[in-house]
Amino acid sequence: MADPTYTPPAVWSADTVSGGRFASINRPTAGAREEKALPVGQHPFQLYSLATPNGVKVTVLLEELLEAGHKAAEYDAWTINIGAGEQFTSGFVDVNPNSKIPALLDQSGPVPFRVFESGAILVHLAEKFGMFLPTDPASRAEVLSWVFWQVASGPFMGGGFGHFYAYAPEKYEYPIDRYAMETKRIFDVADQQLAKTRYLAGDEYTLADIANFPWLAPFVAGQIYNDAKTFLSIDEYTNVARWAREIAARPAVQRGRIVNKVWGEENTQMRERHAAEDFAGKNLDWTF
Ligand SMILES: N[C@@H](CCC(=O)N[C@@H](CS)C(=O)NCC(=O)O)C(=O)O
Repeated sequence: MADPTYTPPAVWSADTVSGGRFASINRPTAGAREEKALPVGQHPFQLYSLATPNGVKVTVLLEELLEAGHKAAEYDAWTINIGAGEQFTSGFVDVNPNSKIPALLDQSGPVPFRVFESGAILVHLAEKFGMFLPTDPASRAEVLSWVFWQVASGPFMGGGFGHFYAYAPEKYEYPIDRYAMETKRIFDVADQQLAKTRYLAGDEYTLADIANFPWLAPFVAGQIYNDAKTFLSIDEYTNVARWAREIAARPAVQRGRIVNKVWGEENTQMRERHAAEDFAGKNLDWTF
């Protein structure tokens, strides 16, 4: 049980950390905890991920590239069970020393190489296929600004608000207030932008939308962190809702959203993805 009157000692120690949902996997150290290789398929891209908002950014982009006819964007997607600590196996740490999904192995050329951090993966793939990241400096800067903004904002919404509001074993007003404030401010930033432009970076659908949609849309849909939609009055953000609904209707988004999803209705789950045929019989509809 955490102590609400806690006074930090001079030197923090992991030994006294109280329980909670992630207590069994959290440690203050990096590196592999278990020797285990990752599975590797035949396609140019090997994705090690999970259908959390950070994971969905990448599967949506890969499905968009395939939808646009880029056959060279074919990929194998493998589920990493972060609740069971699979991000700490030696194989995963080799592709991401930070032990967080998503991680990508690019084996499209003679020498395979890794890419980790969702923002880096999005930029790598967009540059490789020349899509969703404009080349003229002003438009490119605008898109990258919204991508980096998302990667910087995500931890306030997830590790901050989501953690203290939904996952923490005891609820404390101070951190919930702090991160509710920040999450609403983030929504307002997006809402004010989307009052002016159809997509986040202007008139075109770009990486800016692909990075932000998986984080913002679940709040609009009321499908993240218990009843966060009501708690944060997400209905106020009408421009975000209009944008999220337009993007949710895209076939590639509907496919990408279920890749590496291992919860919910059985026909919306996909532990591994190796081919377009894997989506046959799945319920892809996501209306909210
Ligand atoms: N900045 C990273 C964040 C990735 C991240 O936080 N991934 C979470 C799931 S959404 C994870 O793998 N957590 C496992 C852990 O913290 O042990 C990115 O954008 O790729």
